[in-house]
Amino acid sequence: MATTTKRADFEAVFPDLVVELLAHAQKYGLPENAMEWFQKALNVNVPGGKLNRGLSVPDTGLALLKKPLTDEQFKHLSILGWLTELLQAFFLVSDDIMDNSITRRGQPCWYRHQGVGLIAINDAFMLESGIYLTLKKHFRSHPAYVDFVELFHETTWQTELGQLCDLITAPEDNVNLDNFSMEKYIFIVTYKTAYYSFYLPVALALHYLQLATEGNLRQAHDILIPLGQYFQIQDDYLDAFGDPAFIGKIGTDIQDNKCSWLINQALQRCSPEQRKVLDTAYGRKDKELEAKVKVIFNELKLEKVYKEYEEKAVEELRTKIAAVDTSEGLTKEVFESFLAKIYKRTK
Ligand code: GPP
Ligand code: MG
Ligand code: MG
Ligand code: MG
Repeated sequence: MATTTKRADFEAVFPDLVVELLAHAQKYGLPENAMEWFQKALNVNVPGGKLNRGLSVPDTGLALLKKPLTDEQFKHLSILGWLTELLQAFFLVSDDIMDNSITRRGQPCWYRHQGVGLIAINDAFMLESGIYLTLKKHFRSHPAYVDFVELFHETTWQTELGQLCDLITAPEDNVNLDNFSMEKYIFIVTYKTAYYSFYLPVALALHYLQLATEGNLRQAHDILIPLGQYFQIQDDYLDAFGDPAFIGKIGTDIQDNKCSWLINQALQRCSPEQRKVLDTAYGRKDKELEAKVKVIFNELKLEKVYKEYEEKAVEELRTKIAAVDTSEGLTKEVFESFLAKIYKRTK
């Protein structure tokens, strides 16, 4: 039996969702040029990523049921998967404006496309609306409809809390490295990344299959949140040490004054001289100063520190997964497949 969803099968579900959303806009008499704009915003921003979040909804369904999905289950779980990708598109279009990013998935960020600019803000809102329109169309009579709606709302709220702290801990005009701490860091990454990227897909699959209980949602949460923290630590590591050609985006964390995992590690390890350099070079919109920060990251052997962190974190996660209580419908495979997808990732 197939234990993971074929990417092509999952991708084949998306075009119909675009057709439905466009048909919905047409009901309001949206002019043709605006229809074309919306269609492009959907096609540029929703598919084309790694699809980890989207694929993990049908994958979780498979891991929970331990048998092939019916055609209907596959279609529904894939639609819910695409809704997590719509949510991600809404976040990324917005995040790239806020982070002043250059590229995403190997292309210019959407707001940097010719003629788009700040219209991207409205596009982001429309991507978000697409979630609720699609939910209503396909799941209005599903017993978990209200759970789906509440879950998307709560997850969005949580992500916004994380993004707020990410942004205000990184003021453009006032670099003060004393403001950073691992405690703040963990709050930021838990909320801005872990809930929507890890908890949401599993909770959706549990609700869809009518298997969700307070107990199994709590257990899933207690494994998926640390998994999501590890994922964002990887993202921060790759921001400075990854290959932009491979990760499809150019790192901006140093110039953006971000409270990232790397700067927190550097602050714990630097000498007073290195600290002086960090104080004057971190968070400045200047390539040469950014390079000076990277020199210190290298002097402090942060690549090695990261690799050691990764081994320890993964060992802890494996221990948690091994202890999963399977009496309420959860299976270890749900979590093992997530971990396998991200362990030692380079993009
Ligand atoms: C990832 O942070 C977090 C998000 C994309 C959530 C954004 C939330 C909003 C409410 C808009 P990041 O900036 O490190 O991601 P990347 O490195 O991909 O730009
Ligand atoms: Mg950001
Ligand atoms: Mg960003
Ligand atoms: Mg990042």
